[in-house]
Amino acid sequence: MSLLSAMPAPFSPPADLLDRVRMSRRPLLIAHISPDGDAIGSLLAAGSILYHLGKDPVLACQDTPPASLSFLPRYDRITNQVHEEVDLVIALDSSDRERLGNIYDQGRIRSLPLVVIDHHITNTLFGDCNWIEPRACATAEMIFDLAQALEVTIDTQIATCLLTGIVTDTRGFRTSSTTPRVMRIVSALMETGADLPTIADLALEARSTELIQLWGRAIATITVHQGVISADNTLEMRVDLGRLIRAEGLASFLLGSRDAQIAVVFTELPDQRIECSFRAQPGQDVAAVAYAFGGGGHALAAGCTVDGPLEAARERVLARLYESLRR
Ligand SMILES: [Mn+2]
Repeated sequence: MSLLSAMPAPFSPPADLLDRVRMSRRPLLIAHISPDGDAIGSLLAAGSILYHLGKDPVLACQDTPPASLSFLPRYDRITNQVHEEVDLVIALDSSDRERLGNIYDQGRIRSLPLVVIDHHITNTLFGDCNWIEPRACATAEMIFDLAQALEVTIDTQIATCLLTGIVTDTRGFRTSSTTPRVMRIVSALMETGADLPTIADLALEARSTELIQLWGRAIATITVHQGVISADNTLEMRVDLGRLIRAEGLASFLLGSRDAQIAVVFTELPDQRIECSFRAQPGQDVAAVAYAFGGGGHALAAGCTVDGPLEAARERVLARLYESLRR
């Protein structure tokens, strides 16, 4: 494939990582809790790459992946219970160990060597071998480079997973991390036969009617103050709808308000804690705010989980956001 061979590769996996991957027979790959398109796309793509190398990877995630990603090849192979004897752990798209959820507490997994592959600038370097590329638009972009380094040919299935990661983390090629190189990678992935328009539609636009109804209820609570647009997603709203779904994509939608530099959605969790999801206009840094509350992410898209109740959490987090905007 001429496009692939002409591609500059600024992101190279460390030699130590390649050695550990080559030596492993049955690696355990973990995507982060509350997984998104990049976590699941990277998990499935990396799994296929290792499978092509003759390995027997186990693909795990504590939380059930979004149904909107069920079109991805081998989606059904993702488990939340690890029964197999694995010999290496590879964390994907996860900025800290807590993001691996209870998968990391199962069996003797904690005693195994841990490789971290991630693009979050807030990554805590929690592995024995850390490959972190904050300039990568998605972990999927790094997995593309990993395939090159391991000399695995990217087939349509792998390409579909990688495109899903790139399309979702760039919100359809709209983030500043969407470089000309990203578009060349996308082009190469399309050359394998992967169907970009369908992937973009399924991964970005397709949503359940319940989710749209939840958006409606949450949008009814919005406030705009000092450049911050904020909405609540309460337990009550979701119990009324009969399903405890997350208000996926709402913060990005709210950031469309020209009165806001930052959007935040407060989601009340069943354990009374509050999940905060931040989106920001270029020039802002919500990763720093998220990090201050024990979370993480990117400058323009980040999140954290804080103690409730909702009113107190909202007040504390908004004060920090106003402060960050004044800087
Ligand atoms: Mn990502």
